[in-house]
Amino acid sequence: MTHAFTPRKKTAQTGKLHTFHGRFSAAGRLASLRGAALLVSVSACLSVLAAFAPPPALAADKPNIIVILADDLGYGDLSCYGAKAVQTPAIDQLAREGVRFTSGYCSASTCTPTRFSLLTGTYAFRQKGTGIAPPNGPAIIKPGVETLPGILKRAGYATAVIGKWHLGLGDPAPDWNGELKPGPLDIGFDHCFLLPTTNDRVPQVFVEGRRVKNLDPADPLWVGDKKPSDDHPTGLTHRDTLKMDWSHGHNQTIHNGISRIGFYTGGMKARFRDEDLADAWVNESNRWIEANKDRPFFLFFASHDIHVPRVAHERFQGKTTLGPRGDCIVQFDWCVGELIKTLDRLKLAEKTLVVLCSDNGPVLDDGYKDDAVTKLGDHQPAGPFRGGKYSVWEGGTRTPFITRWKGRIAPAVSDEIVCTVDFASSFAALAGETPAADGCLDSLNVLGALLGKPGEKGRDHLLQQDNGSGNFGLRVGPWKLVRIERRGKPEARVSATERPLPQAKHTLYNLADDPGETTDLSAAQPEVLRRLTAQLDKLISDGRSRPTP
Ligand code: NG6
Ligand code: CA
Repeated sequence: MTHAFTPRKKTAQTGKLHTFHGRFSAAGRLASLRGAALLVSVSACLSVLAAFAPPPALAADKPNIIVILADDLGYGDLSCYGAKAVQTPAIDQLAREGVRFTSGYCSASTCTPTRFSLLTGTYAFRQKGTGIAPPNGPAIIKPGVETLPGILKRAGYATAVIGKWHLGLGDPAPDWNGELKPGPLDIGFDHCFLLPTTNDRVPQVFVEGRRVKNLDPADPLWVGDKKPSDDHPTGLTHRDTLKMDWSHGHNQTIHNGISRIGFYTGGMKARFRDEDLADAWVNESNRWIEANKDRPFFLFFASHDIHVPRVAHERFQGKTTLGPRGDCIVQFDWCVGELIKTLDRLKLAEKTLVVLCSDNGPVLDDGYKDDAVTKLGDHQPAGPFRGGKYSVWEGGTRTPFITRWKGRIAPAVSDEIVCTVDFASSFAALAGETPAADGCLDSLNVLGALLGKPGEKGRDHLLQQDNGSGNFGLRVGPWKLVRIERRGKPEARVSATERPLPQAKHTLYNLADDPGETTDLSAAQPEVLRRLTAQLDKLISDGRSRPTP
């Protein structure tokens, strides 16, 4: 059914968008000249088409959407958010041309739960098994669940995810040498080019569609959590050969001089170099954008920067004083610049909403001795906020967040609260769709705020989770409730100055006066404490926070 999507045409004279609608009218005029019988058959044909296709004029007006998701990038890691030790000119330009949010959040302080909720519109804590996915983890988002790409596909979009997946593949486990199903193609994407988990986890291969790319059947890929043989080299047995030493964990199979989490053998032809990941994402994205430039598209560009192991391409190495962590920020900025250049070259900047955000806050030592701590200087990865990756302090989820749509978004700085969990409902609205009533349980339509429209409100509350321990943050206006259910998270790795967790289960902060969450006001503000605690309990126990339509 080719008319499920309506290709867009731009006339040279007017620059206006036209659709096949015009061609249908021309066909109708021709038919009237040739007689009533033909006209009837053309109109019958048109009504059949109309039954299957979205209204052509609407489809044509739907903007492309590109979500650029950084990995472990903190609020303070970009020059447009105050960084001095690293310059990010491409992202800074995006911010100047769009809305730079000061209260933009991801929904969790680790990767898998944020990605889960970004794609499903449902908080990850509502589904078991949504914590950081292991190398052989099954697909976490099950086919049939309402998803952001699924909604956009219904609206006539081409949909692709390119980059880090980390949401599991297959059921009950990935079949690395066969079909990796279910996967992105079964939950609404029609193209994928992936790093299956995260690059400190095995295996270092690309997945294209449902297969490991360039896999030689004569050299099958084996992935496991036990050493495959006594003489299998690991980060423990061959530590002196490593090009980047590990600090905790990450001492199993070695690939490209770096030991990882998990074991694997085989698939030698399919393996990539860490240094080439960013180029691979950009090349594939540019190719896919160009191939889909004439229809509305949704690209989820899931960068691996600046997650460990931080190994930027040689051309970015040593570009800042921050060591490999800084190199990867510079590399990420380059990726953003390349995508923007492609939009400009294809004259798509005014037809494309670009959103840039991060999957969780920053971390310094996340398992490798890569100088992130020793070369930090006075750089503040989380900006003025407390905590970072793994925590429910602001630094865990308040991250860089920028939207740009040339000609449609007026440049601004916004302090409206927006969150990655809201993409499903908000982009559905943008595409003229509605999420299924029993899906996207926590996704609010904050499209007006995302587009920076004056007077349009973002969220009135914001829930933060970690990797699923039961710790939560709840922000309502300036107030921030922190609930610590479980302790022992490696807070100290986030920054050298991290303070111990409070003793009380619930503590309360006023972010307007105290963005660093230093002073517990629960004794001084018992009523606010009671109100927010009750609100958090209800958000958890209600099972959904998007009002039932
Ligand atoms: C942790 C890893 C950390 C990182 C994280 C996932 C150890 C000790 N730590 O378990 O290095 O891989 O998982 O990061 O192994 S995330 O950004 O993908 O959530
Ligand atoms: Ca991450």
